Amino acid sequence: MKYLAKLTLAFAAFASESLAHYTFPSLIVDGSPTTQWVNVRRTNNYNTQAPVTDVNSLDIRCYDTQESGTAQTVTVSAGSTIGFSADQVVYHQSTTNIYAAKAPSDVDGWAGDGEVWFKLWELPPVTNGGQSITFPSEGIQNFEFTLPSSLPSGQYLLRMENIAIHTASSYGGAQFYISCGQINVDNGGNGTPGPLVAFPGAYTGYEPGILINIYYPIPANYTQPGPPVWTG
Ligand SMILES: *[C@@H]1O[C@H](CO)[C@@H](O)[C@H](O)[C@H]1NC(C)=O
Ligand SMILES: [Cu+2]
Repeated sequence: MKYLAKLTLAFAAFASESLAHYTFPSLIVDGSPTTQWVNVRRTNNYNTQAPVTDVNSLDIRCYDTQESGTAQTVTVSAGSTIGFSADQVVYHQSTTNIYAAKAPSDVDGWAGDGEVWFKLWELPPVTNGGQSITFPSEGIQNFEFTLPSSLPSGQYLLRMENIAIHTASSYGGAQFYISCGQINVDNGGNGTPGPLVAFPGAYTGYEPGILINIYYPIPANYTQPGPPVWTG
């Protein structure tokens, strides 16, 4: 019985694969998703919705190497809510991180090179010692959080990263759904965001939260990939 259930799960994951890819083409500003690919840089997969699977490729950063690397920058206040909206409900068992990087001046066309990225928010799976694992990132479309009021004013890349881990039990099996928006933060504070990481560089692909079998045995705990969240 247990074996049958596992088989059924595996087939379900396989069958839904072609339908279940997605992109994150919109920011959520003042509670509403912005028009697709206006404030978010268009990604290579805007048509195919296919994920990045190589954590060492430049596309692990903003997935825009075949596109213009630009968007319209939208102004938001430190302390306000912001987020990303997907083009459909996120169907995969997954985990989510949102990172930011402050541009030296104008963010438009800035590539985000170097150790400049810090984590602003995360939405990891929930475990309870091995009895179950649930995925708050699955079955939703909007991923919203509050910008710290101590975030310094200035222009930033805001990077959405949803990591699907339904087929992540072998190396390279995790699917990264990524996009980067451009924001101009005003009314900011004097915090010092960190720790800072680079993309590529932040992940090896061998992290326990990236190379993971979520089915059997059910993980007793889950370690969210990346640095801790900077809370301001
Ligand atoms: C669970 O915790 C142990 C001990 O800290 C660690 O070695 C392991 O990688 C963790 N598992 C996951 C899936 O994060
Ligand atoms: Cu998919």
